[in-house]
Amino acid sequence: MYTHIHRLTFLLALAWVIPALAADQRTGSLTITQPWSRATAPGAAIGAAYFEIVNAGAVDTLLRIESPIARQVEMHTSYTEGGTMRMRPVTSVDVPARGRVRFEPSGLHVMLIDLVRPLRKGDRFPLTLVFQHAGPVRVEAIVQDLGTLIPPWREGHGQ
Ligand SMILES: [Cu+2]
Repeated sequence: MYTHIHRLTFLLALAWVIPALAADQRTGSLTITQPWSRATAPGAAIGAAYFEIVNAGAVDTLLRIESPIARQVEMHTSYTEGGTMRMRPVTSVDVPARGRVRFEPSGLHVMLIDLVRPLRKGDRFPLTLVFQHAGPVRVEAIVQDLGTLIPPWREGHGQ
């Protein structure tokens, strides 16, 4: 009896967790890990998206990102100036051979400017990452809670 209850709890826990995570997307030697975004505050027309690019092969360059969710999509980097967090657009991002690049809060991020609709928790929208060598890679981002600061797949993994 105990075992059955335990199993049921486990399955319910899985059912709760899985829909929050997008699938990893592989193309050639590149893997785009679980893209995610954050719900927008009421009235906000700007959003952000994050993911990790793992490269098992030769160097490639991320040239741009496209998405129908916003009228303008930019890649930004964050930096601190005089104690204030600022950000500026970058024209491309190198993905080192056998290396990885993280887009995450307070770091590199995708800036979704002039959203076509508000982002709500659980929403999904496509992002197309255009690489110099691998070409376009389409992934799906899943919108997390407004207050989410670390990628959902890293929660509870001590990173
Ligand atoms: Cu930005």
